[in-house]
Amino acid sequence: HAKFKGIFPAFYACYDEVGEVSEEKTKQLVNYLYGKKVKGLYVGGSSGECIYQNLDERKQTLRYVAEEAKGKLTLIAHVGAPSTRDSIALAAYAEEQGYDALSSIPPIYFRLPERAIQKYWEDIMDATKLPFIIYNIPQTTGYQLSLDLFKKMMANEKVIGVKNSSMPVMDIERFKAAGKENTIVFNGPDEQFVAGRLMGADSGIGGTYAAMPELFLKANEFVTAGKFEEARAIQKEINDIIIALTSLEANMYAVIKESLKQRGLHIGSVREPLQAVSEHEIDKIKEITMKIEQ
Ligand code: NAY
Repeated sequence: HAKFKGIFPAFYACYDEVGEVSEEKTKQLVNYLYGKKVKGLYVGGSSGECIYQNLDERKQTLRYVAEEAKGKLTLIAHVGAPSTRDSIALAAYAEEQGYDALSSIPPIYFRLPERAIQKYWEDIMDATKLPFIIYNIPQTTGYQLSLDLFKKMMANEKVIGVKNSSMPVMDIERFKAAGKENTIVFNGPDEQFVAGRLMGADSGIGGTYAAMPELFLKANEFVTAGKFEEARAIQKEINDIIIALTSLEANMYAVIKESLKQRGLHIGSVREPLQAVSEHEIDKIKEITMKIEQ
């Protein structure tokens, strides 16, 4: 699974001036990240505002990214949606567009039993030939992936790994231990990237990687080289920036997009109910941008 090892920015929703999904801006963000030498992209997840986009808009983003990045970057399509039907439609579309793998959160809104969660993931997997990466993010879905369901899922040969966003770093070690020989575990919480790697994560997918790809690439290199003090120093820099990014009234993704804009990459703002940046926050974000550029 070498193509799944490395740094995978969670791709942002890219909008035009009136808030519609933009082909041009989507492709600009792809090229920006390709230029930074990331391994691949996680498209249409939390950071992609999937929950606030309709099926057509999600398909557009999947297509624009694939057109620009196919064969250059490893592409993972997040296809979790409120209904199995929509998830299957997205999965089939991602396969058509040449994605390397699918991924999905568990079902949302209703608190469904584990057998229903398993069925949902299996229905998505049955729809294509692509490998599948489970997405565990209890903070937003309310469901913590149990080791029991994880093991049941692992019995399916299409399941190649898990993106784990739960906060206990121990979960990464447990999933790694309960997985198959080549199971890929992706670290989810950016604030614990180095710790996650040390506990066994092979790779990382994160919502703040695109804001500071160099730092995550560097931290990853240091961990691989066994230079843990150096890795820890980078993690401190990352965390100082994440704390600044999340200290404003505006939503973190809005702040990151404003910071990218200040560096010349305009990909619009966020969709409501996520809160956009207000005028009085611009100067604060300039300070954060300076910190990132240092
Ligand atoms: C995705 O699907 O977009 C992600 O990978 C986002 C994962 C993020 N977790 C949450 C709860 O949103 O990367 C993290 C998060 O943005 C980061 O740790 C900063 O808090």
